[in-house]
Amino acid sequence: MSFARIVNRRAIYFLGSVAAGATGAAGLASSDFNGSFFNGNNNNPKNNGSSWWKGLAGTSAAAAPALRVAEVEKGKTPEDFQQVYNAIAKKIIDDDEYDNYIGYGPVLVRLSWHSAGTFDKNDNSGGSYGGTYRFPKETNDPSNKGLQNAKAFLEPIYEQFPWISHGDLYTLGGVTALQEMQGPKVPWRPGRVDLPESATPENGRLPDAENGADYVRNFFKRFGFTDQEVVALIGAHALGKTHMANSGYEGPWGAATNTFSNEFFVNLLNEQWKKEKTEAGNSQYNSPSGFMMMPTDFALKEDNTYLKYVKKYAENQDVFFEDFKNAYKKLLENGIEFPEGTPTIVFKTLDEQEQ
Ligand code: FMI
Repeated sequence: MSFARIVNRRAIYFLGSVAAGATGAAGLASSDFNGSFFNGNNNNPKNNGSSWWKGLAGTSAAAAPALRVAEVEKGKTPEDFQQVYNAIAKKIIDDDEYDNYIGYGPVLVRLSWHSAGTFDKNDNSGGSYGGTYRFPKETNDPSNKGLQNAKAFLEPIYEQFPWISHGDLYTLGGVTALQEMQGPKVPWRPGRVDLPESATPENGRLPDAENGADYVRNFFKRFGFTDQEVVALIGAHALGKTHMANSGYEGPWGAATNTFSNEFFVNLLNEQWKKEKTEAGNSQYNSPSGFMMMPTDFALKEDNTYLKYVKKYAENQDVFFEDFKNAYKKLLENGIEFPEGTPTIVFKTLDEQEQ
C-alpha cells in the first residue's frame, strides 16, 4: 500500500466525508510516493476489513470502517481481462442448452450479485472483494441454491486464467453475461483479492423474496442504495427465471429471458396478476401470459415511491439502462477502494470484436 493511500484515508476521515465512497483514493496526494509504511501485501489474510486507521490520531469508534484496497493482478493489463471476458462469452454461446436454452447468462448475473450481496457498509464485511463465495459455507447458503451451476461454469475459465482473483472472476462473469445479453456496457475495475475462509460472512445476509416494500427498502440500506437504485437493480429480473427446486418459486418474469431489457417493468405494470401459492407454500403472482412476480417484485408496484421509477423505466429503456449500469457497478464495487492508476475497463462484446 502506498503512503499516498494512507494520506488519502486520513484525509477522508478528517474531512468527515463518506469513506465508503468508491472514489476514496482520488488524488489528494501524489501516488508516486511508494513508501511501504503499512502492510503492502494485499494478499495478507489480515486484510479482512479491520479498521486499522481508526486508531490514528485517537479517532473515535464511530469513524467509517476502512475500505479494502484493490490490487490489480500482477502484470495484468486490460487486454488480459478482455481475454477472460472473451472466454466467458464464448462459453455462454457454446453451452447454450443450459436451463432449456436460456443459457448461463442470467445465472452468471445472479452469481455476481450474490457474491457482492453479502456486503455490509456498517463494517465493510462481505461483498465481492474477497471472493468468499468459493468457500462451502457461502456456496451452501440456502439463498445461493442454483448458483452452483454458475460456479461450475466458471471453473474451467479459472483453470485457463488461474491468475485472476475469485472476486474479479465472479463480478466479471456478471458483466460479461450482461453485455452479451444486449445489456449496457458496465465499466469494470479489477483488483479484488482472495481472502481466506475466515472472512466468509455468515449465511442469511441475502434478502428473502416473501416480503414487501418496507423490507426491501430497509434491506438495501445496508448497501447504501437509494429507492431509485433498488428499483433499477431488481429490473434484472427480466433475465432468467425462478426454479421451484432453488427458491420455491416457478417461472419467468417475461418472454425474453436471455435478453436484457426493461420488460420486467412493462410486465409488472401491464399484466393481469393473480396472487397464488406455489407448491412450496410461497406466494407468487401469476399472469395469463405465463409470467410471474415474487412478493418483493410486486412490492415495487405497491409503493408509491418505487412505482414512480417502475413507470419511468417501463417508458424509457435507455434511462433504465443508464441507471442500472450505475447501480450494478456500485453493487460490484461496494467496500472497495480502487487506488489511482487502477484501470477502468469497458469491455468489447464478441460482436464488436468481429467487426
Ligand atoms: Fe434476483 N432472484 N433477487 N436479483 N435474480 C432470483 C433470480 C434472479 C431476489 C430473489 C431471487 C436481484 C435481487 C433480488 C437475478 C438478478 C438479481 C430468484 C430465483 C430469486 C428467489 C432463483 C431460482 O433459481 O429459483 C431477491 C428478492 C432476494 C434475494 C432480490 O432482492 C438483483 C439485485 C439482481 C441483479 C442485479 C437474476 C438474473 C435471476 C435469474 C437467475 C436464473 O437462474 O435464471
